[in-house]
Amino acid sequence: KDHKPKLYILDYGAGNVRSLANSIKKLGYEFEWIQDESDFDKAEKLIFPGVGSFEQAMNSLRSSGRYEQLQRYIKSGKPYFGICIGMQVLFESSEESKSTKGLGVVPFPIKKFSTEDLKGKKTVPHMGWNSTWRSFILEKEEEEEKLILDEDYYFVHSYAALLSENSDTDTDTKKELMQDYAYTLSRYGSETFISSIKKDNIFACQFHPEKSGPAGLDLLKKWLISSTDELSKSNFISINNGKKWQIENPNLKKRNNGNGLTNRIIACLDVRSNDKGDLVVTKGDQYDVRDSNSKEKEVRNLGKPVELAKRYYLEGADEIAFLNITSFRSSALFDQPMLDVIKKSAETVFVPLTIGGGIKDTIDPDGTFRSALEVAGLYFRSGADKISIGSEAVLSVEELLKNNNIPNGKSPIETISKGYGNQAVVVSIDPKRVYINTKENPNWKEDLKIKKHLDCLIYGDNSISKTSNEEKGKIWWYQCTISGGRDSRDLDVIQLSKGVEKLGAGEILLNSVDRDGSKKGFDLDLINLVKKNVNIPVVSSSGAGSTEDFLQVFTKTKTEAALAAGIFHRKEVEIDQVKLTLENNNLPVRRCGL
Ligand code: 1PR
Repeated sequence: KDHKPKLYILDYGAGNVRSLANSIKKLGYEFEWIQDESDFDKAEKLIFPGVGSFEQAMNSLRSSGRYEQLQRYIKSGKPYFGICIGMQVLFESSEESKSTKGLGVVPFPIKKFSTEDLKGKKTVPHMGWNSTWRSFILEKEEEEEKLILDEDYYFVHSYAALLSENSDTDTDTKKELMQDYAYTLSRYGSETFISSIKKDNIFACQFHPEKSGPAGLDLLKKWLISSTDELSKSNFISINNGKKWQIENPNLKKRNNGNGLTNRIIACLDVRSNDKGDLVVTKGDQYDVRDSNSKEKEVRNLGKPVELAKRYYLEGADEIAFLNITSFRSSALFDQPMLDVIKKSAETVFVPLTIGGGIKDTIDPDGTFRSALEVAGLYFRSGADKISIGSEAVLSVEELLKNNNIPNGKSPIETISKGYGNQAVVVSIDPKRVYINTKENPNWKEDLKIKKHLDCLIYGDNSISKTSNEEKGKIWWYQCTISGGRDSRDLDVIQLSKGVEKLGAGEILLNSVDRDGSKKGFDLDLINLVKKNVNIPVVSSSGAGSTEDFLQVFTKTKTEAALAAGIFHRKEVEIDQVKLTLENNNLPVRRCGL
């Protein structure tokens, strides 16, 4: 009676599977990793948390012989749970790699989200929290226990099982076929896609339950406690058959503006060792983390990284970012204290974790070379969902421009996004304003040093930021820096943003050296400038001082997310207050119910 079905996880070595393992442990279940063919026979339930790219997943299944084994397992009728790419591999093909065939269990293609939408430009990847709804209207008597609730789940993908809106006979026929599989739908902009499928023994979702906070854990738990019999029931076909698609979100009210995604709120922890050698969360003022009021000019200590991360998870942060701010001091890869921080945090935090600082090619003290890809891989296996590259990204774009804008395939952004998908690669930008002294330099427009950056100019008279009064009459551009703002480069923020997008970055974390720790509000002019020039999500950072500042950044710019550090650490503003303010102004946010 107490028999718990033997659970296995199929991992092919790409990306963060630790979070899934942690969530299963947290729910009180045990599992084994699939090691060889016989494990497929022993498995009574199987989870495939696919990460990375479709091509890489299929190739690795093929080359390891897992392709046939997995196909046999699915045909055997034992329960299968696919996550993200683990859902997509079930489909017949993906636009991501036209020459690669999927398992073909679901007779439908995976397509890329469009970057143009009814309302104009659309950001791809679709990254963040979005809602789902049941794909068919059920009769009252058919009401079933819902596996997926009317809550927000965390998505991160550029390709999806899109239901085409226009009448394309081939797709329409397939759409009919999809009736047997579609369990929930979701919408990104004007595109509707299948966000989960359920048929016979198969259940799979496009979003990441292990990263979706309490709602995701609830879904995993329901699947884990269901008996194999229940999960293998084929009566689902009769439920869907002949029903009409429920193409509109019945809870549309919640998403009355925007593209479906909630406005993400991110807590950021700048981490370094203090003078006593303890690893602490610190906070700079324009990147200076030493407290000038203290006698010894100590490194500000605002708490312990793992504890603070847990606190922010419980308070409803949609993501947590750790930045190792002294990473330019090299240390042996396996000696990185941040690895331990991320491992421990991933045990209690079930929303996406980003780790930045020191993601670059390194040489250990014993002379061993470690590529950036290897460094990133270690972080992913420790529980990070995304890595963030700072200084090295600037150097890579300098190289790209020298090479006539032709990528050489070698930069960390390229190698890591190729290996783990571009959604896993964030670039953290540390721009600084350079004011132009128009009085001393009346012919400044002809000045060669400035001429290169004319695209990047802001006239203070047009500034939309809260401090626009102080900025009247001033003119400036945004220069990029490396090594935590210490070293300025002759690259502007537009060149850098466009360059990193070209190299394959999936998101930009946009800081501001001028606004950092100032509580003067986000630099809205800077954010708009970058947003206008890229098609990937932008996280706005630096300067948050009040809930009003978050309202401003989400209404006056098209940013996808806002990040803050100081005000959260000092409990001057709570995440919940921020979300309440946004909600009261009709901006969708995720409510986590913790
Ligand atoms: O260059 O790849 O090794 O990465 C180093 C990373 O560390 C970069 O992402 C860089 O931004 C960050 N960093 C380096 N030095 C500092 C510093 O503060 N001395 N921190 C630093 C960057 C900015 C944000 C901060 C926001 C919000 N700090 O992390 O959290 O500005 O703060 P606020 O809400 O209090 O205004 P690499």
